[in-house]
Amino acid sequence: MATEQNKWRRSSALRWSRLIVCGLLSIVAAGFSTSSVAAPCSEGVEITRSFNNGAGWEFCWHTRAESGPTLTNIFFITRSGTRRQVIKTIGLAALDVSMLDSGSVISHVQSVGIGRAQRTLATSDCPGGSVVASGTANACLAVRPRGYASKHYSTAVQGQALVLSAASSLSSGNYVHRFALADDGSLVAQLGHAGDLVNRTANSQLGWPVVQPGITSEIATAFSVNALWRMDMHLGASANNDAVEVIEAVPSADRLTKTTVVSAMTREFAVRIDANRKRTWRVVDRDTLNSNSQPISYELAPVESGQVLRNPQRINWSDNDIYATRYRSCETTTPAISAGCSGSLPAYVNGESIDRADVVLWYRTTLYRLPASEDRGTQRMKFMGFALSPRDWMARDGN
Ligand SMILES: [Ca+2]
Ligand SMILES: [Ca+2]
Repeated sequence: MATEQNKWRRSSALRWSRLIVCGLLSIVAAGFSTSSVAAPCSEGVEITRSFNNGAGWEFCWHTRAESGPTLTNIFFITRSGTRRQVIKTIGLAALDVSMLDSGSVISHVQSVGIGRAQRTLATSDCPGGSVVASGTANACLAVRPRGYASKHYSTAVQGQALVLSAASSLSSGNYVHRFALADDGSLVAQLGHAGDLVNRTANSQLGWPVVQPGITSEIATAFSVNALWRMDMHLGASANNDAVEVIEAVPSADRLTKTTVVSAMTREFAVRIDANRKRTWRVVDRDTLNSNSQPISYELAPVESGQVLRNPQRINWSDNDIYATRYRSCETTTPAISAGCSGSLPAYVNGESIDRADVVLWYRTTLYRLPASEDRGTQRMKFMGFALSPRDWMARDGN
């Protein structure tokens, strides 16, 4: 496998030299508060922003050499001014690309490192926003409209999101990292892929003919991009009193009705999505209540789950879609590649309690790229991602 990976990397390195940042953002002008003051940032720069509706976010941003752009110490401030922490750290833990023809895999976290491959953005890459530096890396920050926040007959409210974008050029393509922190408390993490076509094949069942006038038709190999996101949750005042629940809509035997079933997940787990049961997961603070006496929580709903790559022989975490583990300092990527650390995600799940614990969620997303002739030269940008949304964080919308 190593030989295949190296060959692939060499053959495609030149083709991937182009950076695609077009379409990075569609934004409106906005001012930002950024600083390098220590509190609450032990790493990176502090970014704060409030929206037209009065809500706001505070967080720190920096780039990690292996896993790329990372947000830490993320606080959401509600419209009524309640300021609580949501997340300690969010970023990628793995980015593995699997070719359709050979099953060969390149792990970008292990190879060059996503952060080391981060590109320096120019002001022109960030129309209407601000390019912000953190160490040697930079990113584009902008507030952009996100369309309807709500719509009820003739009453409509337009929403906003604070978007941080950065770009990496890797052997499998050009990637855009995007975090959108919205004025309703939701956080959307996305990864976009573009660039030149990677490999060619003689077998039409392993790709798609790409044709341009005057150029001989070739078959471009299809491939899947598997991203694993790591979220070290930290709800409310303490990270050590959180818990995980799974919420399902369980159909009756005749399938005429469905029942809401909420189950506590007290031990570390690795499971698959279940679209039939509309399975979602939420991290709950066991001590903090909203003003309706409901425990505050954030929920992960896998609504963009139409493409799944399972290649457990080469990507050992790809057999499941979501993992929950108890925080361990060595467990920031899979496999663990920090100095003195070893193991990989399936082994991190070893029966530890995640009830009243510092909980880490790991979630897989897949982007399948079957080329078309339109992708010849420059493959069109496609995004994958997911959202974390508040559930009972507020007693009613916005408060
Ligand atoms: Ca907590
Ligand atoms: Ca563990």
